[in-house]
Amino acid sequence: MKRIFHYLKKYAFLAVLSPLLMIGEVFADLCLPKLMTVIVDCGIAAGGDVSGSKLGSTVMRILFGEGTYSSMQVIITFGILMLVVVLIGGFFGVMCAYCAAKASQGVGDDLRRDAYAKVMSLSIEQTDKFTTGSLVTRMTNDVTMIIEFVEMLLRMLVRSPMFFIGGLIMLMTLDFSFGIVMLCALPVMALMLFFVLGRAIPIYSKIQLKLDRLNCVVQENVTGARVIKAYVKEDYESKRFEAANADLRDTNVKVQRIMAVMHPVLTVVMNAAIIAVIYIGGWQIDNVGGTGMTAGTIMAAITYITQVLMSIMMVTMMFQSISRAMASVRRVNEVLDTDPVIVSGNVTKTEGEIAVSMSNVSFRYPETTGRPVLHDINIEIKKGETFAIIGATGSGKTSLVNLIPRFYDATEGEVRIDGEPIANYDLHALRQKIAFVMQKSELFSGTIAENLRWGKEDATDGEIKQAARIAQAEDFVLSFNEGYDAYIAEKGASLSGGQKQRMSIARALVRRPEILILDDATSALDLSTEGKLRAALKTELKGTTVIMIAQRIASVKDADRIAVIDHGTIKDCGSHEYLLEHSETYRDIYSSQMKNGGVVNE
Ligand code: DGT
Ligand code: MG
Repeated sequence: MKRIFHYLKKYAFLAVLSPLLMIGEVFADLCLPKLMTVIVDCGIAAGGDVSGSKLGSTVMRILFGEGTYSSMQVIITFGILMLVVVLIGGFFGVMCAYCAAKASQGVGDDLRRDAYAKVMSLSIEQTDKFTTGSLVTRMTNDVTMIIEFVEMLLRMLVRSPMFFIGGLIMLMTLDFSFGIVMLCALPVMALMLFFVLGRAIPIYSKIQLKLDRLNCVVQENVTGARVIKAYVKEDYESKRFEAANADLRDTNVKVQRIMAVMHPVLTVVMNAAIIAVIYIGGWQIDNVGGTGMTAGTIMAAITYITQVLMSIMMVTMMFQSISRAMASVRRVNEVLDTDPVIVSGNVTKTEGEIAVSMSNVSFRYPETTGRPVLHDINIEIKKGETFAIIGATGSGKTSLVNLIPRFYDATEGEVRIDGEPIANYDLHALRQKIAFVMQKSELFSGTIAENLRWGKEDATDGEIKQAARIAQAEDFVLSFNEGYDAYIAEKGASLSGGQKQRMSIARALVRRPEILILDDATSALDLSTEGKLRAALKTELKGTTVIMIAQRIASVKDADRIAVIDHGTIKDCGSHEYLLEHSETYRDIYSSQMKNGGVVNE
């Protein structure tokens, strides 16, 4: 909660102004029954005789001078007065709501922005740990809860106690015995609140968890819609969704069931109190002369009782909102308080002959046990060299290259770029040096040109076209009517697998990186397109260090050096010819691919 107040500080003016305005509104509301009393007692019952009411006689004397007034005169005067008070109260109310909304939305906006920035700075392992669904809920639903809470706080913090105390005082000024009625009603209300809130609050924190779960399922199903359809798993996934949905519904129902007790109890207590007031008032009018008890007083008393009890209801709502917000604050705090495990250094510019080196590197995914995914990795990749990595699926190729842009940090050993340990690099500068074409192409909704400019924001049209040409993407881009302005659907769904891969390669090339990492980036291309791409890369990217992962020997055999990776370690390393002679593993791969149609010779 401390954090919320810290955020609220920025909106201190609005946060103070809002409760002050609320005082005006409450004050107006508290005045109304008093004015009403004059209308009923002097205007209607006494036919315009205001002598029985101090308020009535004072106001009439000021407005019309001494004398007698007609019944209508009193009714209209006080009617207009009531209207004026309502308007003033309404004005204060609107202004208060406006200030409260502005302050709370501001807090929400800042919170969301900070949480978002934090999520972006976290490493992959940390976001994985939170899960995407949970992060989305935290940034949307939880922040909304906090916004509602702040708004409630600014409006109700003053309103409820003022109504409660003001109402009680006004009630006492009408007649002391009415106060006693309230004193009997209050313990009943307090008991109920204790019972209801005590049971409901713990459930509120559970609701958020259930919502997380639902979000996770929805997210997975929406992104995996194609697979679900392909495997005809709609029923299975529907059931999974249904389970999460039902769980959320049941928890909500449970809490609402408890809260449902509140309203009837409040109504019963309120009506009992009203009956008591009418009874006591009526009895006084009949039996005790000279107490000043009138029908108008009784009416005013009823209004005040309603206001006092309603204020208790508001307190309950406030507690409800606080308990929900507490759970949300804790969840948002968890995000804000997470320190990124990958900490940026400050080296920004380096030059060196050895582009990438790894010495005695071993790596294990965080929070996993057993054999490390990579071990005893020693490589030195020279500047401008084309270094290929080949190996069986699951052997650790992707994991190895993930260490270069620091998606993960090596568990042991050291990774250097230009001779500088990567931990010393400014993260932004480090990643700026590298262009990474992932094994799974990720494109974003937008035009082709926009997607390619991801590589370099200020790339000229010429640069974009050239990159597309090298990546062999130009042909298919130009086949669209809009060319580079053709729109790509979310995640690149409107492109074929091979088109996506070429787009990803072009996006990387636009950056003109010092180090280009291609993780199985040509797997979906036919052999002739891949050949053309390799040739273009060779001529156009002189001086760029290329690290390419591939499954096919044909893709790597032209590389300067090829590393054969097996079970997380580099078995052999050398040129195609060298490996054919000296590496059994490489020969095995070679002969197996030869058998499958001689693709090696392509
Ligand atoms: P591929 O792409 O199928 O040819 O295989 P590689 O060689 O790229 O394999 P890689 O590096 O993705 O996976 C090596 C091992 O590491 C494999 O047993 C799965 C495991 N692994 C991969 N990614 C993660 C991850 O994000 N978290 C955990 N805990 N394990 C992972
Ligand atoms: Mg891989």
